[in-house]
Amino acid sequence: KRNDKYAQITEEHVKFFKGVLGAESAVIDNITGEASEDVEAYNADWMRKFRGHTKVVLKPGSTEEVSKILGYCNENKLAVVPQGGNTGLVGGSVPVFDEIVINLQRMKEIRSFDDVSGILVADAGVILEVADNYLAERNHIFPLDLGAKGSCQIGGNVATNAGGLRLLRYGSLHGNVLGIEAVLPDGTIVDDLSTLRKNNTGYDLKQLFIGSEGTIGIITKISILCPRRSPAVNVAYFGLESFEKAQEAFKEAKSQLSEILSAFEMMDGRTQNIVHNIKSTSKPLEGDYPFYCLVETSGSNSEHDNEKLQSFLEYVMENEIVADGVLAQDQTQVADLWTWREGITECLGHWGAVYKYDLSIPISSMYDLVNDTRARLEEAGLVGDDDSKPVVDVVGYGHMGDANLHLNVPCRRFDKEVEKLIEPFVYEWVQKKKGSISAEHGLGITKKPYIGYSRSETMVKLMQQIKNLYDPNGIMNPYKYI
Ligand code: FAD
Ligand code: 2HG
Ligand code: ZN
Repeated sequence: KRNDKYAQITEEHVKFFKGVLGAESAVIDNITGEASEDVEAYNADWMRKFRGHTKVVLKPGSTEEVSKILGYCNENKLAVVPQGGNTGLVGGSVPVFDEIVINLQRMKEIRSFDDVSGILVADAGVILEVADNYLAERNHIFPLDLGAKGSCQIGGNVATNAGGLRLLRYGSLHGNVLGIEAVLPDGTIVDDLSTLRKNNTGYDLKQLFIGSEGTIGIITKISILCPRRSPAVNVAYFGLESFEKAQEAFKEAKSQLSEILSAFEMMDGRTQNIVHNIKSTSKPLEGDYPFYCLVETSGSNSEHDNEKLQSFLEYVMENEIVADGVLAQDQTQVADLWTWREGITECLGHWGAVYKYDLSIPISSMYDLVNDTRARLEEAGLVGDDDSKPVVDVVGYGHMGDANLHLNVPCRRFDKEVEKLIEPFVYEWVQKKKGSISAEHGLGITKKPYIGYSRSETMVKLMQQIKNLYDPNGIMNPYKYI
């Protein structure tokens, strides 16, 4: 239910916003009848699972503009939703009711790059892929990579503390983000855009913004430490007979590839069949295996790396750890092999409805949850090929190197019976293993009710206190997070 403490937006408010955001098309509204664009695109999330009812989208062009509009919203009790590339997977980036969308897409300048330290300073609205391409020209790499790179923004990545495909090698944004500029709900500009690696002078407040999902302020700029780009990148793709074998392969990869290992991803056979069927591309390997792994190495000496990778491949084949494998021969093949991992999320959306669980689980029991969930749904007769069954399949894949499982249940429609069987079953299962019910996608609206499965009452209370301190009127991304 909409909270009545928030004001209803009026023509007068819109007039104020138009005055502040001078640029044409910086205010889209369906109140004044002068909209240059449809607001609906900003109301729907990437999965088309959530739809808000905003009448106003604001696109500020500078930190000062963000400050003015946010301060005004706070004074007038107008609720807002910060929005980046709108690729989030927990319904956090779209309104629930009529909250005003503040979209960062116009704030997209790269401010500076120091090729000695590798520190990049850029606006929050820079698209991740644009930042990475800019860095590539300067022999550096963004320390985060994910399937949505063509649309997501670096501010959105920081706001969700996105993990992605390179975390195994470069660590989380909590370590790589060196500084943040943000605007608080009352319009205060917090300038903590430090480019220092070390700064132990008091609480490290920028950490609160990393993973805050738009609940305490709007991130307007970031400074981030970027590694040198490795001249030699290799990718291998394996088929394996069991999840135990996948664990063995991971152990061997860490030990034999050590410092050049840059990604280790796991995909079950079901996801690969789905990608194959939806994209109609021929599979990298001939046989059918229950599990696949994608291993990437990044190093500075291609001869040395190749040698290491070759002997690793020989070892895992000879010792029957992997059943079959293929090594990319050039950068086109590297990119092609990656599509078998990065393309999964998009393909799973093919039937229109997906239940998604993004979980941290001790690695040894990571895949058991997929089997247990599948068994429950099969027993109830809900899984099958014909249209009368709501569930298409139950699949698992993820960032094996981070013990992060993506359990997905692609469906023909959202279905109460299916939902009742998997929730809270999945959350209870994860709690028993002392895992996390949201490893990297955040809470948003979908995981908000389940925070208690991963955090104690004391922790939640402390979080609530922080929220109230930063956002006493509660205008920032309401109805979500905690
Ligand atoms: P949005 O979706 O627009 O917003 C996400 C949240 O952050 C919202 O709560 C929003 O209010 C808030 N927000 C956005 N910008 C700001 C800002 N400037 N200041 C304050 N708050 C803000 N995630 C992973 O962790 N790892 C993956 O591997 C991964 N792969 C993905 C693959 C695909 C195909 C897709 C669609 C998503 C994937 N994601 C992944 C989800 C991930 O959270 C997002 O892709 C990305 O980090 C969100 O960035 P965005 O700019 O789209 O933010
Ligand atoms: C990934 O790793 C993303 O591909 C998305 O985090 C996972 O869709 C998902 O469940
Ligand atoms: Zn992921």
